Amino acid sequence: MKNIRKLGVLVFSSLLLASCTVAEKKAVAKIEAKSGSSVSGTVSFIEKDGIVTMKAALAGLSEGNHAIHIHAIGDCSAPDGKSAGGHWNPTKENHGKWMEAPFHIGDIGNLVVGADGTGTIERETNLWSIGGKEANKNVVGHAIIIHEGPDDFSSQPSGAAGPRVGCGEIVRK
Ligand SMILES: [Cu+2]
Ligand SMILES: [Zn+2]
Repeated sequence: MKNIRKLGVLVFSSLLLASCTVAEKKAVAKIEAKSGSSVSGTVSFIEKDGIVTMKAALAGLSEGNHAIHIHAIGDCSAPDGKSAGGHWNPTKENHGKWMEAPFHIGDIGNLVVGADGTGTIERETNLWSIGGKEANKNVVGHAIIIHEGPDDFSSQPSGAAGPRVGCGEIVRK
């Protein structure tokens, strides 16, 4: 009888735990400096009810606009960040501006950086997911890249944003 009660508590608490993990999924990219920069920061992703909210907070950048994209390969090992490959573009679109078709699904846009070297950008979309079966949506396993220059939203294939000064693989949290 005692054991059955214990089992009941166990089942109940695992159910609670399971419902929590289903409700919200999280991923994060810790940005490391590349190409001799001193860039640092974090890009966090939270998925809830089919909507992914991304929040990026970066430091150590020069004042002005800096392109930020999701690149295809979650590999930041190269000193110049080129191991991350080109823009994440599973739908085979042209490069462009976020939510103004055509654009790559990884075309986040530009970070606006102030005189103190910090900048933030946020996105909210149902085009992305964290995990899940749709490879065209899943951000996990790709990489965030921060560029030295701004994205002009028109040059192909990547917006002429210059060297890669920050890189971070997007991993499940
Ligand atoms: Cu890029
Ligand atoms: Zn692009």
